[in-house]
Amino acid sequence: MNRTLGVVLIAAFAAVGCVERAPELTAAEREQLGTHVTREAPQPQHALDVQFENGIRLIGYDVDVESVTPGQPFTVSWYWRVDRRLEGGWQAFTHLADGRGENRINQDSEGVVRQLYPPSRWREGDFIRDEQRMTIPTDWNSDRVVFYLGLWNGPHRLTVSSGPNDGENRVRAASLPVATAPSAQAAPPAERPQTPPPSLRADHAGTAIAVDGRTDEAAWGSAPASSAFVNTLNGAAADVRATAKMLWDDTNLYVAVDVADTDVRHALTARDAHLWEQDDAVELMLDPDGDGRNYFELQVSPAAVVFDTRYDSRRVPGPIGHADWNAAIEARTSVRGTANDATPDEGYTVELALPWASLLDAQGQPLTAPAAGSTFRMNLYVMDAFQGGSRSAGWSPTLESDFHVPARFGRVTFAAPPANVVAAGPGAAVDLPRLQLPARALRQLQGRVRPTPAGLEDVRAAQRSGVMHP
Ligand SMILES: [Ca+2]
Ligand SMILES: [Ca+2]
Ligand SMILES: [Ca+2]
Repeated sequence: MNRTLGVVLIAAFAAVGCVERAPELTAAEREQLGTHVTREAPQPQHALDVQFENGIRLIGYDVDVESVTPGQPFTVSWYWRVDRRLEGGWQAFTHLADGRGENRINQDSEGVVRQLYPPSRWREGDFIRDEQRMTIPTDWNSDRVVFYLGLWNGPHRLTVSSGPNDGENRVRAASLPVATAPSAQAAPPAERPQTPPPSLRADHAGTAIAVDGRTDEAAWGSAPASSAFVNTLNGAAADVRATAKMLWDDTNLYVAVDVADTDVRHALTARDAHLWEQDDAVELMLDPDGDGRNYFELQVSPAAVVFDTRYDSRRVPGPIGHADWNAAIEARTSVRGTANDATPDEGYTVELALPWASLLDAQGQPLTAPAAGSTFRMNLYVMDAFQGGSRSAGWSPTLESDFHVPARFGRVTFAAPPANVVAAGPGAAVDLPRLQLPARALRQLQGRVRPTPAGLEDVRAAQRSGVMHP
């Protein structure tokens, strides 16, 4: 018989205070968890021998049906064994795919373990019975349901070291027959209604952007802000509040992300440190030509530490892409508060400049600045670490437990230079206020007044005096 959870919890949670991570469960939560967490090895109906890196194993499952009937609930209990405590905000995912391998349903947060005791809280020596009650829809048009399991923390999945998997760190944990053969007359599964990915206009920077973590340049002030970041699984309002702005010029893409965060945390200092495992970080994913291949991922912590990598295709190469790729990124931050202490903070801002030339096309050639009016596919995310856990949000909801969904990236359109920037010689741009033109000519150039002979004369005078080069 399992020891009571009380004993387990004394072992598992009393120590938590010492490592200052997961907060204590309430008595009600302990009651709900019941015998889902034990210290004694279970005997699953179906044994599995799956190893993840960092000492997490999936050792088997029970299921209460021989075959799955669409529309009727069934229960699967996955058994996890924890050989070592996991750092970072890991969560478990469960994907239900049809016989063709097409993902139909995510059941990531179903069950008491998923709700109360995620992998980021699992303790060394735990055996966890992760019970999930699920139903496949009546339009399930396949004779199989295949269960893919794994652990994710936003941008990355925990590496599957051994055991059946799909090459993208999803364990092929089980496959069950579907009781009712699909009817020949059955309608094909309806497209899940999806809101289109959001759009954002990136204004031309006009004048130089000082990358200093402060968005006090005029161009930032007038640039449109993104829609508020949302829960990436379903597009609902997120617990993490963040918005972004973007600017561009011939040399760089500029991104500013503003994050409200009452507990700003950062510890890592090295380039390409795994920020997502323990620090706060903002993340940019960027697929310039929008084909879902050759895309880039950049993370910046409140300490302006950068992790960057690129992928040939979705999550390939795994698990973290070509991390040896280093963009010539310039990133600075400003923190509103004092990081890494108990005093409540307000948040932080990341300001970065990413040279177009750091981005590579499919042939490995550096990009040049996009044409005005063109669109790149991008997404933005925030990973919020806090005392006892972590959470995340994103600009465009990917609608699955994965950030690597280029098809769901938002659209960023590069607006033409504003009217108050005029070309002054080949390739150069001059901000008019610096020209000290007569005010009437300036207004005229900015399109605020109709040209008048006198105004035109002012412009001509300015040209003659050499302060302006047509
Ligand atoms: Ca600035
Ligand atoms: Ca935080
Ligand atoms: Ca890198």
